[in-house]
Amino acid sequence: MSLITLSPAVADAIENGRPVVALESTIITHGMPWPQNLDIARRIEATVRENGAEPATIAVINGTLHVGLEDAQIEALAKAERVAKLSRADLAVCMAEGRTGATTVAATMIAAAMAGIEVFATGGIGGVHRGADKSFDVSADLQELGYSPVTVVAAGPKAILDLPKTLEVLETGGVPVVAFGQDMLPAFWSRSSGLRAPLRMDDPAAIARAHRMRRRLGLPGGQLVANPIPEEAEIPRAEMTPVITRAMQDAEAHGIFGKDLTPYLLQRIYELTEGRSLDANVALVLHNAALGARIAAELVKLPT
Ligand code: PSU
Ligand code: MN
Repeated sequence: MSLITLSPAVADAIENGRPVVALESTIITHGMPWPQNLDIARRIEATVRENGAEPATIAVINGTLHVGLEDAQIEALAKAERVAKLSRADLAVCMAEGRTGATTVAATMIAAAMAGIEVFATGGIGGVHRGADKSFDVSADLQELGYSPVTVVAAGPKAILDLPKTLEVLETGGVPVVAFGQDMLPAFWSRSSGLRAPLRMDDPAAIARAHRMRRRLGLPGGQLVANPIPEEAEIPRAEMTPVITRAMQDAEAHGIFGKDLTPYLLQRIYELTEGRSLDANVALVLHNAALGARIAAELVKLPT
């Protein structure tokens, strides 16, 4: 029996060579608060469709790895409390035990690659946490980008991370980090991190060709496409810096670390900005969903 269960819509799209964009579920369960998370999850799927691709939201439900969820399954996940957060290390145990879990960027890439889906859109990826020289907290998302052949569209690493170290780890893992349409690396809420991106591309078709070229070269791993947040949704860096500092101090004071750290920081930043961080998050994730769909549409035109 197949290890993955495709929704009828995703199975049909794959079978007929139509573009598909993978979507993660941790953003729904751990990245955004109820009830906005449900509305946003639906809008992300709608945006992928409007841009000509089929969305495939990925999660483990009662031990089954689903690629493509029905609306009722998305709703159940959005409402559920204490859903497991699954990275590469957790996926097999969750499935073997018949449990339910939301997939992070790393686990979503693994499932997407198994299903033959080459593009995945999300908001932010995990990275090297600030203070990693002491905590050793480096997200498994970074090494996954070096293993699984999926192009991930995100808005750049969030400023809760150590951006220069994140770039270094990606380079070591052989991951192309491509800023879309500008020279500077975007930093989630801001269009620029103040750091130059290692690579720049301006055209979804070129990104699709580079993705295929990696495969032809026999290089494992994917690409990270960093898509700057739309200008009107940007939150100035000066405004976010004190908020991030405060959220990190609070995490430390509460002894939060490991898997809980990223969800804690996201929630705390949401509270401290009185919801503004979420509005920006929605704008950028929809923007990424649209770009992911455009890249997927170019990929299906290329010879395999
Ligand atoms: N960054 C965000 N939003 C998110 C995440 C990261 O801006 O929702 C989630 C993603 O699912 C990512 C995960 O894969 O957090 C990384 O967690 P960790 O740092 O524990 O590896
Ligand atoms: Mn971590």
